[in-house]
Amino acid sequence: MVFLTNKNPCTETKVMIKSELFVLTYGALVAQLCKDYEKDEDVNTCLDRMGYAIGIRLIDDFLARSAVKRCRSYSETADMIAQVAFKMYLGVTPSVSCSSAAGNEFSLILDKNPLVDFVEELPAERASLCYCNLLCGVIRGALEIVHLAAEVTFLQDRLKGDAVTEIGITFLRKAEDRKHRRNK
Ligand code: MYR
Repeated sequence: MVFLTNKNPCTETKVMIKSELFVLTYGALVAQLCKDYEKDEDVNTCLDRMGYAIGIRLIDDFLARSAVKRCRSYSETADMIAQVAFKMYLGVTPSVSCSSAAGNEFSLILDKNPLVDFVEELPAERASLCYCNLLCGVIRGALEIVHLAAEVTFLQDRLKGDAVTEIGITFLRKAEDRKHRRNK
């Protein structure tokens, strides 16, 4: 997990170590869940639930540290997730595209996914595993706290041989139905 973009060579090394430790720890978590659960679907559900529990807490940290204003549209929210949140927590900036005429479905396309830095491919018997499903839960949980109900799933995954890694976000209510939690 990259917390800072820091050009100081001493502290930059610390950031890299933190990042590698996080990625390796995440791998160990997925490996343990694969031992605990036979079915990929159960591992996926568990990762999503864990991510949700992280997301509902992470949002306060995100709002405090980013000091971002309230988004006026789903499009702004999707951009904020990609450009501010992913950059802040994972050090990457996915590209965003809107994939529905209604303007409530978005794709985050990741050219680089630091969570899989040490993963070459999924074992054949784990073909349905969504290795990074934790991220879907994190996004869903964070959005829920700011009163944005959403479905978040992996639509494509390089680990499964797809050309890109794509996370789909579908906002479930009409934008104008959103309750006001924040004043900014
Ligand atoms: C608002 O309009 O109130 C701001 C909405 C901000 C939503 C930010 C969601 C953050 C999701 C964190 C994802 C982290 C992935 C590594």
